[in-house]
Amino acid sequence: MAEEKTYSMIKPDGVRNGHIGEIVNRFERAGLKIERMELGMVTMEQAKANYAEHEGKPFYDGLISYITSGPVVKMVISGAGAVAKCRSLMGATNPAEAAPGTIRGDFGLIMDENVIHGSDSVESAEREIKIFFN
Ligand code: IDP
Ligand code: MG
Repeated sequence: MAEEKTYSMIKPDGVRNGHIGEIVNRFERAGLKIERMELGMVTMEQAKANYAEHEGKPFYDGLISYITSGPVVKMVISGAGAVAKCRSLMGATNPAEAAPGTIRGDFGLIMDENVIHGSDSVESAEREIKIFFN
C-alpha cells in the first residue's frame, strides 16, 4: 500500500461537541500520522473551493454556511493507504447510516452535521491540502 497524504477536517459540530481528542486518537490508534493540525475558521473562499463539486445542489448553501459557522480542526494525515483508511474510520456520509464504531456513526445523527471531512482520493487530497495549508 502506497504512502499517502490525506486532508481531514473535524467539522464545527465535532469541535463544538468536544470530540477533537477522541477523533485524533482514533486516527493515531489506526497507525496514521498527524502531519499538520490547526484549529481555526474556514473562510468563505476555502469553503467554496473545497466544495466546488457540489455547487448548485440543494444542500450547497446550507453546507457552506455550516462549514463556516464555527472553528474546525484542519489536518494533514499520512500513512499507507491514508485516503481510504481515513474514509473507513469516518464511516458513511449520512450519520444515520454510518456503522457504529465509525466516527460519523458514533458522534453524528444527521446529514447536515456529519462531524468530519476526509478527501475522497489522492488527487482531491493534494487539492484540498493546498486550499487549507497553501
Ligand atoms: P463526503 O463528505 O462523505 O465525501 P459528499 O457527498 O462529498 O460526502 O458531500 C460533502 C458534504 O456535503 C457531506 O459531508 C455533507 O456535509 C454534505 N451533504 C452531502 N449530501 C447532503 C445532503 O443531502 N444534505 C445535507 N448535506 C449534505
Ligand atoms: Mg466528498
